[in-house]
Order: sequence, then C-alpha cells, then structure tokens
Amino acid sequence: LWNKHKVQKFEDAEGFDDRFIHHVETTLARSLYNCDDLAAYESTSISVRDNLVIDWNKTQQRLTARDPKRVYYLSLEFLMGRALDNALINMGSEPKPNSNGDELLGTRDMVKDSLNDLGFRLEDVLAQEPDAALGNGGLGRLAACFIDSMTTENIPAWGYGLRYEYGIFAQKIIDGYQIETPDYWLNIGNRWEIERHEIQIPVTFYGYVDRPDGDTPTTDPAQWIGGERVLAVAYDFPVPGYKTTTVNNLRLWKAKPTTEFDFAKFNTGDYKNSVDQQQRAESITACLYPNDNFAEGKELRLKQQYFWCAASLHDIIRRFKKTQRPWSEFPDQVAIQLNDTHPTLAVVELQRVLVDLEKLPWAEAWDIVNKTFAYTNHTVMQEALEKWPVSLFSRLLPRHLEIIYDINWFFLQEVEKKFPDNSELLSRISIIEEVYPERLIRMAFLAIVGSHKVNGVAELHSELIKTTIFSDFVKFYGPSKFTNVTNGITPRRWLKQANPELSKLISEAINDPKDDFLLDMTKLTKLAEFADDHGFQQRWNKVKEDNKIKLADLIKNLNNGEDIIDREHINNTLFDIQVKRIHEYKRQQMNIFGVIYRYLAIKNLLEQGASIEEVEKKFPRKVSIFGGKSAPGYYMAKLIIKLINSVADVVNSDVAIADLIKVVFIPDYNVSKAEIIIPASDLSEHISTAGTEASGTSNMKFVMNGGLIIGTVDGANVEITREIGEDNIFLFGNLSEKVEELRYNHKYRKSEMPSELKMVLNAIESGLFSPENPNEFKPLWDSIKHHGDYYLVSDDFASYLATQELVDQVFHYEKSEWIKKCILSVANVGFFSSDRCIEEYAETIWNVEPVKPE
Ligand code: DL6
Repeated sequence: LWNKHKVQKFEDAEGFDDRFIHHVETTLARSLYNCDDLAAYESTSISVRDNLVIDWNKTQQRLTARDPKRVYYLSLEFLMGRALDNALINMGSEPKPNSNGDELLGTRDMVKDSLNDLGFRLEDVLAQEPDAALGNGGLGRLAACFIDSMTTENIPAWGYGLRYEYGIFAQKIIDGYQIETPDYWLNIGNRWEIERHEIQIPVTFYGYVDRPDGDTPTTDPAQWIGGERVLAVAYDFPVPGYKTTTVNNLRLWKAKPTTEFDFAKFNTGDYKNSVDQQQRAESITACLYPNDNFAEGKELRLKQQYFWCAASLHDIIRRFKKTQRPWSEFPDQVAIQLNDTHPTLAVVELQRVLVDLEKLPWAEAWDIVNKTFAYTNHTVMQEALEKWPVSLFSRLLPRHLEIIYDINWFFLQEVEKKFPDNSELLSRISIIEEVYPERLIRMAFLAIVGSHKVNGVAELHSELIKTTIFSDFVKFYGPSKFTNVTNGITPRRWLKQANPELSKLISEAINDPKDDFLLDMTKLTKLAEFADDHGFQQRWNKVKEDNKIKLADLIKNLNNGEDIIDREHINNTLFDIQVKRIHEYKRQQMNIFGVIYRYLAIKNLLEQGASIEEVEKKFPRKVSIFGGKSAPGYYMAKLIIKLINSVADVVNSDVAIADLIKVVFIPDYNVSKAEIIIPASDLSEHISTAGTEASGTSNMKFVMNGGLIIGTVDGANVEITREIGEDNIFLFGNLSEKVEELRYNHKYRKSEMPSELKMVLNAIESGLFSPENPNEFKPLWDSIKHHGDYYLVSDDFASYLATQELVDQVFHYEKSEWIKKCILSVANVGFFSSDRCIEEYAETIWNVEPVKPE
C-alpha cells in the first residue's frame, strides 16, 4: 500500500508546473494571479525540496540497509549561501530534449522555461533567497564545499552544526565606517529546512559530580548531576549531489527551553525568572560569533560548543546503537572529523558517555575515542588557538574537566616514559597551560591527543604546524600522525553556477555537452590546446568582459544608481580584486597603500606636465575593488576599511586623473556577491605575510574563473603555482623562512623603509585622506613605523609594486599572452576541486567507501 501511494518526483516541465501551482495554492494559500517573485521563489523551492526529500529518504533507507561506515563532519560554521540555484544544478537530472524536442535541457533549464511560461524570470526568483550565512569566511565555506562534494562522491556523510537565528552580521558602510546590523536570515521563514519536532535531545550544563560509591578514582564511572537543562531540536537540510540521487543531511541544532522549569517557576509566581530562563536557553543558538581567526573566550561560546557536541554525539550514538553492534565496532562504523578545535568537546563527551553511562573501562573507552576522531587545523596564529579557563570549565562542565585532567595525566605519563626527566617538555606539551592568573585548557592539544590523525589544509601550512605549534607532538607521536589535505572548492557552485558563460564555453571547447568535467576536472586539461587560438581567446575575453559588466552593474546598484566604472573602457580596465575577511595578516593595508602610491605617482607626473595619454602609458586603467567584513571588535581592521573608503572618496572624485584609477569598497561581501565578483576579476590579491594564511580558498575560486593571481608564497598559493605553472602567477615577497629574522630586524631597528612606502605614509599623515582629522589613521602608520611592523608590509612593499608593474605590462601590452595564461590556469586548476579533497580524506583519514545508488 505504501509503495502504491508513494509521492513521486517531478521529472518534466508539466510535473514541475503541477507541483509549483499546488504549492502556490495550498502551502502558500495564494493564487497564481496573486503570486509575486517571492512567492514564486518559495513555491519553486518547496517543489524542488520535495524531489530532494524523496531522494533523501531513499538515501537514508539504503544506508540503513547496507549499514556502511559513516562520516560525521562537525563544524560550528556552514557558510552555505543560497540553496535553490545550487539544487537545480546539482539535482542530477540528465539533460533531455525540451517540449519542442530540439534542445538539450537540464533540470535548471527546464524549471527556467516553465517559470517563464508562468510569467517569472528565474534570475528574479533566485534573487529572492536570503543567504544562509552561518559562517565567517574560509572555514565555514570549506565545510559547505565539503558537504557538496561528500554527497557528489556518494560518501555516507552527515554534517552537524548550529542553526543560528542570526548569521554573520550585515555590513553597512556609513561615512566610510563599518556598521554592523543583525542578519535575521529567517525573516521570511526557511523553505529548505525540515524541523524535526520528534528529535529533541536534552543537554545539561553546570551542576556537580556525584560518586555514589564514595571517593572512587575519577577514571571510574561517575554521575554528573547537571543544573541547567535545555533541549536541542533538530533541523535538517537536504544536501544534493551532482549527477547522483544521493542526498545527504546537514543537521543543525536549535536550543529551546525544557518545559519543566517553566512550570516550576510559573507555579511559584516567578514569571520574570521563568521568562529569563527561556531566553537563556534560546540565546545559545541565537548568534554566530563574528570572529575569523580569533578566539574570543566567552562563556556563551563554550555553551554553544558543548550544546552542539552533546546533541550531535547523542544522535550519532543513537544511530549506531540501532545496529546492535558491540562498542568495539564503533570506530569501524563512525568517523568524526573535527573542523578546527571548536568541536573538541565531542572527544571528552564520548569518553564520558562510554565510561559513565556505558560503564566501559577507561582504557577501552579511550581506544574507541581515539580511533573515531580526526582533527583539522586551520591556523597557526596564536590569537586563533582556543584556550579555555579551567575555572569556567569547572563551573559549566565539572565532569568534563575531571575527564580532561585524566586524559592529560595518562598522556603526560606516556610522554614521561619516552622522554624521562624533561619537565620543560612536559609543561610545554601539557593540555593544561599553567599560567598566572588562570590555568588554561589548550583545545588544540586536546584535539591532537584525542585524534588518530591531524591534518593541515595546504602543504606549507601542514609543514609549518609540524615545525612550530605542534613540534613537540611530532617528537612524541612521530610524523605519521600528521598529514596534509590541501583544501578545495566545489566547481558546481564556483564555476557552473557562478560563471555559466565560462562553463558553457569550456564544455563546448572540450566537447563535453553533459558537463562531466564538473565531476572529473582532469578533462579541463584539454583546454590547453586552445591557449594560443586567437578566435578562442577572443571568445574567452568576451565572457570576461560580460562578467565585468555584471559586476559594474552590481556596483552601480549598490552606489544608488551612480556609475563608478567607466563602461566604455571596461575591456581594457584591469579589475584588481581583493575580497576576503579584513585582517592585518591578509594585508589589505598593503593593497590600499599600493593604490595610494599609484595615485601619488600619477599626480606627480601630471604636475611635471605629462599629458594624460603619457601617464596612461605608465599607469594604465585600473579599478581596485575591495570587499570583506571586519570582526566588530577588531579596531585595526575597521580602520583599514575606513582608509579604503577615504581613499576611494579622494581618488574617485579627482577629475584630474581622468578615471585612470577607481577604488570601490563593496559593502556586505557574502557568498552570493562572491558569485558575481569572482568571475569578473582580471587579477586577484592573495598577499598575506608568508606563513600566516593556512590555505586560502578564494585563490582557487579566482583561478577557476579565469583570473590571474598576485600573491605571496603562502598557503595554497604554493600548490596553485605548482599546478598552473609559475609563468601563470605573479608571486612576490619574502618567504616564510625569512619572517622571524625580518621581525627580529624590526625589533632592533635594523630595517629600512622603502622610499615608496615613506611617500605613502607621509601622504596619509598629511591628512590627504582625512583632512578633518589628520591623525585618524595614526594607528596604521604607527604599527609599521613604531610597533615592529609585525605583518612585514615594509619588507614586501617594493617587490609588491614591482610585480604590479609587471601585471600592468602584460595585461595592457601583451593581452594575448595574458589570456593565454588565464586559459592555461583553468586547464590545470582541476586539483582544487573539493571532490579531490574528499577522496583524500575518505582514503587516508576516514577509511570510508562510497555507497552508490542502485
Ligand atoms: O581551511 C579553511 C580556511 C583557510 O583557507 C584559511 O587560510 C584560514 O585562515 C581559515 N582558518 C580559520 C581558522 N579559524 N578559526 N578558528 O578560519 O581556514
């Protein structure tokens, strides 16, 4: 009977129309005559989601039947962006003839045609969707790309995270300053999520530890009597894969109060407290912490972490227990990946469950824990490494603190055995940092001790963690525990979806009409055959020009309809883009100093009597485009944003320079803006101080979209150079090996500032960009002149400018060479597909196999 009445997926235009109208009329309770773009978006989304849910159910049934090892990806951030377009591309339907029988159409084209017939434009409908911006930057977007690839690769995988009510704040620029406004992304509801009322997991905080058998060792089972209890409610997001009917699940938890303490307070008339407690519970998943590469150390953040780890583990264990396997088989069935140290409490929680609740002996439990977890490190920067005060733990999670002490005790004993009488080593390697006035728990160390593998995210970074922050662990465990998996990005979103015209040109050129290259990126190498083909180069350049026009339109819209970019010269204006979080280590300040230098040099030439045509020969047309958010409390980053906007004001309104330079700061950089910005770049900047950017992933996105890179020898720039060839990237600057020496030189004032930088800083100090407050940018120049120039701007500035000159030369005077470099870069970018990463994780860390649909 169940089979007979099973809901069917829509397969063709007619099926889609029926489903669409059904949802307009029933789910939305509207009529087609009263259906605007927003309603059309909602109805399309629910119709598409219906298809996904049908495949989701089949995927879960298949997994239950086959019971393979599963991967659980624990990430406090999933920066998903919009879902609808991605689902339409991924949904797996092969292209088929349209109603006239004369054209190949995939699901996306079919839905586009149908919507057209119903009176809607797909672009307008897609634009209604708010971004799911539950992440800060690279780390969260990586998790989103990985979950796409895990599904595409048919890996049995679940993502676990938090369903924040407010995602990363929306950035407004007022008078050049960043102003944060809340991002209530659920304002119009969320048509992609399925609320699971039936899955409500109690999570406890505070309280005390009870030992019914008296003063037994802490490694024996104990009972944690928690104080505050909240419920974790599951919200599921189906994740489609490309050309597969596998649909995986992203489960996000929302906190809600238990009803029991409401009533207790209510009955005693303590209404205010009862409401307070409700709000306390809900506050756990209210907000994403808006820091990138910075650990803030707030109690609420630790509460978020435990809430999420406890609920996720409970869910994982429940699923495992259904199979009735013995505990010893847990690591054969479950691989848990820790995305940075944020989920490290899951290690402790699993040990607690096994020892306290399941009554396994400590050592047996620990063996299971260790085989289950693996940890990805995303940074070497001290300020980003999480350390929690012991006192906070002892209040919030008293039993977990005991367990951490025991883990540390056993670990240090092993260290002592291997390296006797080395108390310095013991204190360096201990999970507990003995510092005054607060002992701290080093979460990265706990993650290493609790995991069987630790990986960095690009080759240079993975080497650096072994020689710097984790060197003692390499000594103790040997190097084999540490490995590298270079990051990647999904080509479905970052090529097909963001840059449909380039994707089409590629599939035509390599004769791949069904877009199989999006699964097998080695097919791109065929593009190299066209690198010198003049006709192809022109078509390539036309796609770039069209993308630049789209970006110019976006900028115009954001600028109240006023055009900043000169449309007439758009093809020979170099679009130089740096979009990412604003951070001193990423060195947006060096970029804007470069712009100032160019501006001053142009003004000098003009003052010396050169004509604009003569000046243009030396400094051809260029638009410098910036975008990115600063953490709300990061003073220097906010000052950099202000400087960029102040320079833009001066330069853009200076008619004397006749549009040779334009500067744009795009407010509120997010995933859907990135999808417009990245395809439009001629050049993008990845110019971090060597050794500071773990990998970077936007570097890969820009290359995949046919732009060239100016960059330092840092993060994944190294592998990008290896893959695409050093002739196709503009590298400059000092190497990471030199950084320590250069910092030392600054400290002892042995460094010389280059004259170009002096000129720039003098101009800023003169108040050229802040006439009303000449000291406005003092902290920026002070950090270079007086505070040791930690990010080594003065050491790299001259080579940065020289390399920019080379860029100008090739772009403006050797355009065919430029386009050739772009084509060759795309031909060899295949390594950076996140499918490759997932294959590496699956094979070398998780030991899981794909489960393909029949
Ligand atoms: O691995 C993803 C991404 C890298 O591409 C960036 O280079 C790196 O800065 C970023 N790291 C973090 C670390 N934050 N914390 N916590 O976001 O990871």
